[in-house]
Amino acid sequence: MASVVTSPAHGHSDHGENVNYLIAKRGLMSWIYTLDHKRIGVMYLIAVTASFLLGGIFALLVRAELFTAGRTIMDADTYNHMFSLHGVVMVFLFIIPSIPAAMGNIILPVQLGTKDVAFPRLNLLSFYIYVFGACFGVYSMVHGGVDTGWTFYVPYSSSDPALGGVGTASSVLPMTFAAFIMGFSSILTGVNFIATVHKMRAPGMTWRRMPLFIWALYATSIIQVLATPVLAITLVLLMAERFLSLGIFDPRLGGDPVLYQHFFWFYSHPAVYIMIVPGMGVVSEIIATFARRSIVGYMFVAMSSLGLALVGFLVWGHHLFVAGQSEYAVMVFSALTFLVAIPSGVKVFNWVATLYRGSISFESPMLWALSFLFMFTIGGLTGLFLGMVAVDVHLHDTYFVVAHFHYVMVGGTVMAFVGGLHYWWPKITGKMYEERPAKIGWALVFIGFNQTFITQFVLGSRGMPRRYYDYLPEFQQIHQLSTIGSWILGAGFLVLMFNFLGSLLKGKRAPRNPWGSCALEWQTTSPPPLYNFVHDPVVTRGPYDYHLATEEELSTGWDEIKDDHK
Ligand code: HEM
Ligand SMILES: [Cu+2]
Repeated sequence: MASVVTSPAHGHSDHGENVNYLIAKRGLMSWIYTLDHKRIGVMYLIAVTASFLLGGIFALLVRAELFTAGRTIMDADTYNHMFSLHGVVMVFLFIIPSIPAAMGNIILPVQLGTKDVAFPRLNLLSFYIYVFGACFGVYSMVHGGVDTGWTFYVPYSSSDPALGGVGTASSVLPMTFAAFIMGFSSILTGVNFIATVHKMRAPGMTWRRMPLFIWALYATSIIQVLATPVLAITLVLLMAERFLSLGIFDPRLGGDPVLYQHFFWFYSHPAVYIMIVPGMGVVSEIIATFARRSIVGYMFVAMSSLGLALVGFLVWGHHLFVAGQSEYAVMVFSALTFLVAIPSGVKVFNWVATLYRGSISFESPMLWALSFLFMFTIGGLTGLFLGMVAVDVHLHDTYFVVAHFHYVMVGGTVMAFVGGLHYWWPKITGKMYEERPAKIGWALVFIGFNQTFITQFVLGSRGMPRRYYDYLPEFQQIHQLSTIGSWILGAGFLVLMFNFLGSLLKGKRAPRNPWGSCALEWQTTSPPPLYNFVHDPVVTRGPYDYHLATEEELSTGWDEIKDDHK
């Protein structure tokens, strides 16, 4: 892949650029004003991890309240705020930026064999726009937050009682403004990645030699740039209606509430691919490394990311099957929804085909990738249930829907996020983590997650509605199983978090290529130098061509740092 050229990286004489990026420059200011994509990625990583913890606390509170019918720990109004904040924080503050803006920022330029993204200043700006938006979110939370659900459906969210309206008095304006602002961070990250992929690939890295993680980020960036403006205008109209009583969505004022749902889901369905496609890219990287072979059907897998991006724009109407659409529209959206199964199936089948006859090793990154495979398949297949109109009429707005999207968002994206973190952690930090607690954490998360959400499929198919504070006594036992599952899940994430903290404090130094992978990011030091490579790489083969890789490229590099471990 990277037959190493002899000349030092052009334009750079050795002023500390070959020192790893974490220590190349010192002091808080060197982080606040950094233009280094890796440092910007690390700052995103800290922010999205904090958001995940906050969203997770809201989730545990929601689950705790559902432990018994009637009041358990909070009243109904607080419950509405809790699940709404859980959804808003998990979607806008955590999952949308999680893999693209955090991991993508750190890894994409290294995998492309280049020094940075196309627009470093824009990259830093996109981070501060995210922070700026998040501040409005926190402001809203401090002022009670919202009780509208994460979808901000109208007229409940757009009709302010303080202005003679009939909707919620909760802190909607700052929260919708937060989502509006953070959308621009997502758009700018997308623009940056598209320009970088087109213009900054290392010599020899043709499109057919690009890692699948980058294909996934490229497809995701297209969605971010095209779909996010629709959310922006939808939220502007909502804010204008709430503030000025304009009558766009509120039927009392001559508006149409279903129009809002069309606008909202025209963004939010493609947005689920912003959430899942990067995770699919991570899984391709991990499976190739731990099965020690090239991904079967490489180009099909690459194209299926673009396929998902395309089909994703055509199916938003499946969220409105029971919102009074015409039978014809419902039929068309249902048929289109089934198309989604094709690119998703291409990925799943090719991952399984790659594992078949692979020489598989089960280090913890691989456990997360295999968990993704299992749980994303459940999430995907139950999506087909909901795409079938006759079934959706029964299951819409029940816990079956909640379980479905958690199998995709947590069983899929979060597993890929945590898997990617375990996979690239040695590269990002220069430290190894303990494998035993990593595996214990994985087992707790795997068991806890399935117990929390498989039970919710049962609840939903028996008619338990979502967003309900109270429920019939017949549902209590299953809810209790689900809540206990969420405690196991929470404990698992804590074990993982402390294992990573332990690694930062006293972990063994990581070698260049601990997994013996032949992908490009493992051909530079751990952590990488400021401009990623001491010598500019030239690409001569595909990212997973183990049969073409040299021994040096496959070597782990432990011998290079053995003195450090004496
Ligand atoms: C990690 C553990 C998690 C647990 C235990 C959990 C639990 C729950 C529960 C019980 C609900 C339903 C509340 C109700 O309808 O009354 C819910 C809703 C939701 N969850 Fe999670 N969740 C978790 C993680 C996530 C993640 C990672 C995401 C990221 C996308 C997410 C997104 C959502 C959304 C969007 C809703 C809908 C909120 C609404 O109805 O407005 N959850 N979650
Ligand atoms: Cu959808």
